[in-house]
Amino acid sequence: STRTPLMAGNWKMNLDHHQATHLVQKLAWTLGDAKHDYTGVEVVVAPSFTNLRSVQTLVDADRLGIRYASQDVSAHASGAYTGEVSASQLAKLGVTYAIIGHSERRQFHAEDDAVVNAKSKAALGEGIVPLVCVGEGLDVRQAGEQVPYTLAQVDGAFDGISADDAATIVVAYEPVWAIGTGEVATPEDAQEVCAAIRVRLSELYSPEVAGAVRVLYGGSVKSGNVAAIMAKPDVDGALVGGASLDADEFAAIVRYQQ
Ligand code: G2H
Repeated sequence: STRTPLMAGNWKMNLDHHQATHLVQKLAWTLGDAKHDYTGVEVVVAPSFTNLRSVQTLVDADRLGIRYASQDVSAHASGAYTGEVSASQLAKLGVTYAIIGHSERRQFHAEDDAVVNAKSKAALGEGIVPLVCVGEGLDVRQAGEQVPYTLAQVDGAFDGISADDAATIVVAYEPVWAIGTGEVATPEDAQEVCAAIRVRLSELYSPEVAGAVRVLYGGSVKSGNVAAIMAKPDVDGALVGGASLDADEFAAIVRYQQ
């Protein structure tokens, strides 16, 4: 396909700003030593809000080919929303992507599809690309309902979003039962749902939009299992949690083709 593979490290609530800049630096050195082609595989890291400014300063100063994401974004533009961070604030920090609707936000912060949709629109309005997370829990998987369940989340996330905007969005399929558990979905499991997501985008928009959207897999991705997952035609990258906190391991994931 013409879709550029995307490897995103979701650092979750780990690392202070010193550690975050150190990890970005080490990742850049490691990939540089390996002569990484940043046009061939896009590299993204998602630090905590408190660390974005430090990461921006480093990335700008050293012209690193690494992009960065926030782990969330407010649905609101500005005003009396204590503790929230707006898309315009993030845009000023050079944030390229905002992770939206991660299962941990859905689970611990009661985010539903309407919230995910509103946050996606807020991000798009400021030129930030939503990295929308979807995926079923264990009970749904055991009932064999993973495809309809996940597609309902896709419908909700894209509701009212134009085709032009939709074509830029990144979707991450993260089966909740495979997150941080060491329990990785099989490449066939990942392909089944990622392909179904692309078919649904074709129905909602057009084959062109469906062909442009990158669909990532997430859930216990490591250097040892990433190549088999990436070999599937509808998997365009990975959202990596635990394994992205180690520069050598994440660099190996980014260079899964070698
Ligand atoms: C899923 C994933 C990254 P991990 O949450 O978003 O985390 O790779 O640790 O399962």
